[in-house]
Amino acid sequence: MPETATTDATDVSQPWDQDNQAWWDWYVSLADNDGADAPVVAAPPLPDVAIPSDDGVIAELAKPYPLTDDQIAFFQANGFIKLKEVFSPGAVMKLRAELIRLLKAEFYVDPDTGAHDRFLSLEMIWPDNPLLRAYVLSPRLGQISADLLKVASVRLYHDNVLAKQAGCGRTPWHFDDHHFPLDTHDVVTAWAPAQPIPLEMGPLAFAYPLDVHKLVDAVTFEKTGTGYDRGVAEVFARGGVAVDETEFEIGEVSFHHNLSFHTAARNRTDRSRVVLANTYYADGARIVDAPTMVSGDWQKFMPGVGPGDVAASELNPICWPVEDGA
Ligand SMILES: O=C(O)CCC(=O)C(=O)O
Repeated sequence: MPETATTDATDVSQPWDQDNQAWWDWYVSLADNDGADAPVVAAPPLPDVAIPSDDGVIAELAKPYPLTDDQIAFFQANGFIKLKEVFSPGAVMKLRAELIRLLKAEFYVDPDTGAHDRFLSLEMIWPDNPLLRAYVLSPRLGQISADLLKVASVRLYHDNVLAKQAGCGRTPWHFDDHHFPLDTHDVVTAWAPAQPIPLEMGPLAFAYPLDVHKLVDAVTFEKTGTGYDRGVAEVFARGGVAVDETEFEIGEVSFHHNLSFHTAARNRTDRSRVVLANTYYADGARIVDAPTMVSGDWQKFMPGVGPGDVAASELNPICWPVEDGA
């Protein structure tokens, strides 16, 4: 964030004092939705595929996913990459069924047919849910993350179930640097859709190359209103910045760096866009000295760890390499 005089409207230094869902309600309220009122359309039918057993998913997600040098170079230059067939179609549909069940239990609405227009979130599901643990602590996602970051070993920051309901507006332009109060830039989020995402559903979209974040250093983050989102969009449009906004096939997963600027359009289908977003970081990172409200509920993800400490609580297991006996 830029070095300009801080005012009440821009001071984010206080900690977040509400829950995780309140954080997301606040965050999406910062998106500019002017002109995003195209009609809602029917989503394509969900694929009808054989659903694997829990053991089948665990075995699948433990297998490595070798990357080419070109793929790693693409990520390093552009700050994101979309990889196909990271999950089998059956593993995706099994994930969707479990996430919908969890969302219904928490919010008392069917995310596909219930109240619309909201961005629902659930975090820290994996400690109490063996099936979700297979997707979150997956050696495959850990290995891809470590290889993309070119680090030896990664830990889990948190899991994040994101359900953008039918009709819900844009995700504002942002990078994740301040979301994770870590003193490293070796941080990557694996954004794993739990269904295919056609353009009308609002796939995650990435500005590139990675260093376009420097263009918007001078745009001041505002705690309310849509000024920051509009400011970033204007700078990118003026600078002719390239944006990758493409559909996600079933099983495709994107990986984005914590300096990658990204956004997502309104979900203008009649189905929730359900995603599991797991964040991983290089082992050895510390908590920054002064986390802000932009880091939300971070202490929940790292109990007992304070500013300046090595970020390695029991809720931040090493996901890659697989430890003996794991
Ligand atoms: O799902 C979205 O629309 C936003 C997710 C996001 O920004 C992230 O996972 O970093």
